[in-house]
Amino acid sequence: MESAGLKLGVDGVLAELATLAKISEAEPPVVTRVVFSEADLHARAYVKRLCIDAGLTVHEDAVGNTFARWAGSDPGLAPVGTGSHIDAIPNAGMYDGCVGVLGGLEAIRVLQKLGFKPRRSIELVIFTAEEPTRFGIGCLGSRLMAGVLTAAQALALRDKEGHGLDELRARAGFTGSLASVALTTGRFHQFVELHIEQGPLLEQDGIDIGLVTHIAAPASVRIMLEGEGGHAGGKLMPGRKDALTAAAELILALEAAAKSSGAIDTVATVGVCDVFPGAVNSIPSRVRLETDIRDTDGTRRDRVLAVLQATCNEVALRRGVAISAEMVNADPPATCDPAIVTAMEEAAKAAGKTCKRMVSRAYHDTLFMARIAPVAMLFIPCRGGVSHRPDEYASPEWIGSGIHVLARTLATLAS
Ligand code: HGY
Ligand code: MN
Ligand code: MN
Repeated sequence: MESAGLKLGVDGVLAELATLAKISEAEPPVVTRVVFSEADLHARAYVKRLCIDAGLTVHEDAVGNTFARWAGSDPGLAPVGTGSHIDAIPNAGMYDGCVGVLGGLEAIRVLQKLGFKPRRSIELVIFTAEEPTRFGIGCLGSRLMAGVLTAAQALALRDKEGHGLDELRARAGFTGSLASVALTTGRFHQFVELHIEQGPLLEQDGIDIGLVTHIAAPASVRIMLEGEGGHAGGKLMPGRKDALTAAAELILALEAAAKSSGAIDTVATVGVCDVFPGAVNSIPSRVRLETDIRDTDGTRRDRVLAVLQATCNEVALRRGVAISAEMVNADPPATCDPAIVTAMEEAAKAAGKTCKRMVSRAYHDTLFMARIAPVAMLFIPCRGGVSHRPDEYASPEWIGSGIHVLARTLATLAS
């Protein structure tokens, strides 16, 4: 595969990434694109247009997962899938997910330009709601596809304004039974996702391509604390039931549990802390915490979850604050298919790119695609390992390498 042809493609993809980045609920360069928002619907329309222009057949399922198929010569064979997501958390960058969608489309276009004819169809997938922003759970679309989330569980999901998934998806134009989203094993022959590393290792080591062998096990716990409000001046300290100071103890205990797990792979974050009534001179009576706990080892992660629950019980008793912890999700880690990892490694070497095996500390839709197909992931470096921030950046060289190696890998898997 000539690099010259590819150079042209990278310029095209960079322009498309820049166009997609401007479709945001925030002022550029900040990208915010929450599922089913106006920006999300506009971005979906833009990417679908690009897929149709590439001669792909596009269809959407009942929750908006979008499939763009390049028909193979043997339509009876299950397709090879690639893809990622285009939704973005608040105050995000322009590469998370989008590199895998637009880079996957470019890999298909490069193969078309080179006259490659796939035996197996190649299907680009744009997953709905990879980010947990709207409904509090990540990978909503791929969980439904993999049957990890049932239609009933999905219908029970509400956003912060109390809008249900059914109402929001219908408003976005997605109808049909949510049960129809579930795919059977065998629907995809194999699945490969291209993504930025969202960590510093590839750039630090000067490596072009990450060959992901495992995807870390994510868990999320929602904690509601109910104390007693009151006047910040009139209510003396003894006997206060301050929900926020109780929450502060939980936050620090969770951090300590992650730091003392015995492994660097254990991480814990409290990314959401809602305080009621949120007035400077009123003692917080209610607090909602959203916590994110991950590890490449499921058992080690579960030990941190157990410490969190025990701490909730102890703080509740000692402070007289009601504390309830709800497990939103606690997923096992995924192992990538060694044959696909080897195919990616051979593709990287054929493309003259350096590569190394590694784990993914971020979760991805591939974590759930692993339930219904052999999977793997291709990482490219991102500057300083920065992600989920507007200064997230992947260079044209890195993006070009990712597309080049993905194109070669897809050609191998689809032959
Ligand atoms: O949080 C994650 O790991 C992913 O970027 N949504
Ligand atoms: Mn993300
Ligand atoms: Mn992502």
